[in-house]
Amino acid sequence: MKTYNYSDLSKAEIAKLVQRNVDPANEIRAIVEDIIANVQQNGDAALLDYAATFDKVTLDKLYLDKAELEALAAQVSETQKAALDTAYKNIYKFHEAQLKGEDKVETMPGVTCWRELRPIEKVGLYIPGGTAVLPSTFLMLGIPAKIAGCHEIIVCSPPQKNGGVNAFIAYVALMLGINRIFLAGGAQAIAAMAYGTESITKVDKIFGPGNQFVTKAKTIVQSTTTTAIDMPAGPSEVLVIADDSATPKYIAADLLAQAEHGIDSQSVLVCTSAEIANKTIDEVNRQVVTLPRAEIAQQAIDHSYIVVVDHLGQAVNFSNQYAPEHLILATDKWEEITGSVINAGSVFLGNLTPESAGDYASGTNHTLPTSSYAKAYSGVSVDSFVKKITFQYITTDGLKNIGPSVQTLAELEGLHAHANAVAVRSSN
Ligand code: HSO
Ligand code: ZN
Repeated sequence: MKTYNYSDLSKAEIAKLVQRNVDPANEIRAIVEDIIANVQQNGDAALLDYAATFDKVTLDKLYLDKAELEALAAQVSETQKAALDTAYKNIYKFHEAQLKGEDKVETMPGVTCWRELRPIEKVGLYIPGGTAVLPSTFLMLGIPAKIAGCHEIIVCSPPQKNGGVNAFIAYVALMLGINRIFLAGGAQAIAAMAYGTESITKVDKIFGPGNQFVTKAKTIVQSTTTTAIDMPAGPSEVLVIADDSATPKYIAADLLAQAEHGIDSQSVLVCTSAEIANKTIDEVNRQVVTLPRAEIAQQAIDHSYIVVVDHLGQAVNFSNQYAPEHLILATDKWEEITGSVINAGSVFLGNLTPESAGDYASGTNHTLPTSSYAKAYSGVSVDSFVKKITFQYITTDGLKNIGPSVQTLAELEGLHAHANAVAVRSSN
């Protein structure tokens, strides 16, 4: 890991260090556009073709039903079920608390305004297959969708070569009360949910991570259809801020936990001494070789880096410019600096809070903004699955109170019909 001294870095060098490639895959746009057009025109038939070409499986139907999911889920062990249950309960508990009604506000006597939540009616969840199957992601998307009360939840996941899905994905579907999984992956699944096919409903919003084809498809359909997306998703990241109270062994483990996600993941350490930096590098080298995914993690570590700062304030400053998906404050003094954290997806406090707790089971959501989108986006929550509709009610008194201002403002904008809508009601 390359090490920099914060005080030696110019503004431009910092800007370059914190920059991530937001759209590295523009060269795949044409391929993805072709897939989208094909699904739009040929619907289910195109999806079956892509299953044969990309997933190497001939499907006789495009989905798994409840009985098929139950048969697959039977392979999950009791210990695994108990762990999934713990995660389910904590994620449910944390997200349920987000579903709060708001007070009605009387802005003037007789003028009352308020907001009410309504679920997004149809949502689509994309659950990747690929090198690491992530049932935890299914929980992170399915639970808030259930709590929000979405009427229809469409789930797409790429078929395995035997025409099924991973047993844990099947088990989580049943936990969520979802009785059907569509066997579609990649850009074609995103196109199916954005345009609809004979068997897949067109949804109002698509959620979920995926490879560069999935991400590209999501960004395309969000501008070519009325279907929204959760957020643009890039490679996973973690930034660890550490001082002398931190344990290099723990820091290294956290950096590697993120690095094993993919060769393009980034793990950054910002620490208050060269000693911590060196000890952490030694630990990373020691731990990485023991990992089953060592090859992936090593490549991610190779393009990760360390910044040595003079004090924690500087560290937070750097982190705010980086806007990490995950921020770990590996310091006993975390209470002194949390208030200064402005840009981050999810923050892990102190030396005993591993990021992986949030990935799986503590309760917070792990679908988070990457590539510095944390400057403007929040992670997925119940809010992502609802709309907030404003309502207002005006009484006779209210109209007397608000009417003259509305009329004056309408006239000054030259919009006489607007003024009239008040005048006709005020004249009797
Ligand atoms: N760290 C990932 C989420 C995840 N980790 C799923 C393990 N499974 C999000 O950046
Ligand atoms: Zn993770």
